Amino acid sequence: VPGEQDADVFLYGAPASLYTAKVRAWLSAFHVAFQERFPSHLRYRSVIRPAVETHRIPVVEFPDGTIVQDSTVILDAFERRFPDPNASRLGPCQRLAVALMEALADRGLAKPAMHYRWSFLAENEAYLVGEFGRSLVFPAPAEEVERLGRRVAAKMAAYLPMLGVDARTAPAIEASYGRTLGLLEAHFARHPFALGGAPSRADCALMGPLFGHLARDPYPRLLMQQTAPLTFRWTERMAWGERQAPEFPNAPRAPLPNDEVPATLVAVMRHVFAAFADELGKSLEALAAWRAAHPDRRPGDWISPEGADQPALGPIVVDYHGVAIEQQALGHPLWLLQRARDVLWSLGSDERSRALAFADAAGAADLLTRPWPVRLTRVRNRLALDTASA
Ligand SMILES: N[C@@H](CCC(=O)N[C@@H](CS)C(=O)NCC(=O)O)C(=O)O
Repeated sequence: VPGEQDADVFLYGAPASLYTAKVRAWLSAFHVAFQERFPSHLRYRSVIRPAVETHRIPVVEFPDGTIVQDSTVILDAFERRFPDPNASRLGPCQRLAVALMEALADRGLAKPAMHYRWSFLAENEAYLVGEFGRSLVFPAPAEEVERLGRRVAAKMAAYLPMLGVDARTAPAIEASYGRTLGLLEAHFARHPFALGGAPSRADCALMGPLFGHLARDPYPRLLMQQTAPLTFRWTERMAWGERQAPEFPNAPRAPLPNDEVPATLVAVMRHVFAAFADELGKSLEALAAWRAAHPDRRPGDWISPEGADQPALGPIVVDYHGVAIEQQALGHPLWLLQRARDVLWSLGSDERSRALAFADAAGAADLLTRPWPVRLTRVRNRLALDTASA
């Protein structure tokens, strides 16, 4: 059983952070002992932050001193150190589903996650200012917590234009999220977790937006409890590390047999990819344009010469469920999409055809098969050109 060992894993993050929620969900669901610390911790400032060379959370420090940033790289490290027997039993379609879900959860639900956090200030603001403030300074006088909390809140709310979230696009974002919750509800009426009876990395990735923002912030939390109670229960199941879901007392603690991806999960993916695939496709075009404009950039070089860790690649217009949304093309989700492509292209031809048929049903086949402009990697926690891309 993963995590029976008493590991001294330190998670540097914050309760209101989307990507911390993904990493914490893994540790909770697989019962790995850990301690969470705020970025205000002395060790974060003196050791962790200088080691990772970025201010982003989450960061994990392992007992052997290894320090890792980026939720995806962290989950890779968890899987090596605390192997989950169920993960090694996943079939090719299920493994592709996990990789696609991780790409989808990284940004495909960012619009509702940010909209429901920042467009409902009457309900959310005091809570969020406190949450952000306490992660930076606590215990401290209330005015000091509020001053720092407001500073972070202003910075985070400023991401809305980059994502194309505004009064004009809000109705489409709300309608799409309502449909997402409806499809998730149909899924969790049949299965305790994304792939069946056991948690997987796909659940953890989804916990980022769905728990970190949408099941914790006051306004969307109530919305989820009132309109998608089974989805809300799934967030608790994950966060509490429930060993057996009371709703499914007889479900074997295993993914579905025979490499089956539940049809109800495929329906969720198909709905989210209906818009997100266009965003990723346009971002790929922006990456190709960037490459054409920077022929001198060498393998191993950062995409951003200034060293931005997750650089934007320029403005794009995305077809979001029929509404044109102006936003920035983002490179980091392309690195996650590339990981899903690597899963697909590592398969033998029979398995690959089956996996592609699944991807087609999930609305992602075109993204997995179209020409890829340039391989991406991460160098010193920044998006970079892969050495295999020369
Ligand atoms: N790709 C990173 C993203 C991490 C990230 O953006 N974390 C947010 C908090 S949820 C952050 O540190 N933001 C700081 C900022 O945007 O300045 C990961 O998966 O770990």
